[in-house]
Amino acid sequence: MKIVAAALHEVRLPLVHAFQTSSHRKDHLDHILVELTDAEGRTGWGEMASPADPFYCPDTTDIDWYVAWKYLVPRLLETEWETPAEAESCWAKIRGYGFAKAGVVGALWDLFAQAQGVSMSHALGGERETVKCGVSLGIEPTIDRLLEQVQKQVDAGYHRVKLKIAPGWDVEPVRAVRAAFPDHDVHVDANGAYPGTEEAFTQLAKLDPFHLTMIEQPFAPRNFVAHAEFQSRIETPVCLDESVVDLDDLETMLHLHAGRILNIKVSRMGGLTNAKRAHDRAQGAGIPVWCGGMHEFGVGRAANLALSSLAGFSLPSDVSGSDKYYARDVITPPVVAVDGWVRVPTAPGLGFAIDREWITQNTLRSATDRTEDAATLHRL
Ligand code: OSB
Ligand code: MG
Repeated sequence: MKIVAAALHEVRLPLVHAFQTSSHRKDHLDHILVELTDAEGRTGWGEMASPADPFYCPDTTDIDWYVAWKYLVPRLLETEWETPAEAESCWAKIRGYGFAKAGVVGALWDLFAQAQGVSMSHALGGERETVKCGVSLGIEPTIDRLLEQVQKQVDAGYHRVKLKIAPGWDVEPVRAVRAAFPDHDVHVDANGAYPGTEEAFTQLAKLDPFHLTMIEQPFAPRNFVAHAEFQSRIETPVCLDESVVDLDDLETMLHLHAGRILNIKVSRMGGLTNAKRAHDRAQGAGIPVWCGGMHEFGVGRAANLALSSLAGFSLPSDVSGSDKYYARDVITPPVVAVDGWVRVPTAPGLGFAIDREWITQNTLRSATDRTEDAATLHRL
């Protein structure tokens, strides 16, 4: 296959409910949509769910725009490929910028699946027809407000509720949520906000009696040693998120026993190809995985859904309905969760139509690059 044109569209959507983590607060998001056209005139879509600021990871929207425009797109336009993995080899020498790569890789998988006339889930080797979903709740101003949010999501049928924690906002909110929801699947995520010290170990170990499903990323991303030490002292499984940005990190995690659960984010792993490889490796090692989200618009959400259909995704994914975050999504119909379950589309490719009108209305900037071959394509 050959890509003859590539467009980047930076799109801003407002969030229906502001989201606060240990590091920042957001009421809208700017994601870059990637539109690739192949020599047969098919279009594939992907999404760079890069955060605006480098708090979760070093990638940001502006940096990823630059990297995609300067390095990824020009190389891709010169590459003949049969599989997404082959196409990705054109940037084998480019280190990092997983979120930028993930956006382009998503569009490659969409095209690859369309060319074969199968769904993205099928192309990836997915088996599930429906995906079990959970939600992630930000830090709320008060415990009462948090309990209201949890109640709302439990009523909506979501199977797991994840609470963001930070120093000063940990044991008390968890105690309150546990008292109100004694049997619900609840877990916490610190986004690496705790230092790897004895004091922090002692504080976080106070969460052990609340039978949480996991404690996600308590310490800094590179601090595998603190995660391993803390895991050896508590019953609750530790889950890694920010620490694992490639397959080598996953080997480090397994080797050091730095956690018993892996959060696989498509963006953080550099795209669907590596996310699938991480799934396969974790499955072989007996590590349960789940698909984490980055508040994706519909294009990225559809990729998360396809990935979550793989057999090893045994824990609820962050694939909530589009309506949890956006009043109108960039795909039609939007992703819909019914009693906490989302159906995996069976139509070829992404399985959702692109709402171009909504994308155009909300675009902050666009750019297109094309090969000479594109001139032969009537529709360009
Ligand atoms: O740690 O999972 C995280 C959003 C931004 C940065 C980090 C995280 C998150 C989420 C998003 O929790 C959850 C979702 O997309 O549903
Ligand atoms: Mg996380």
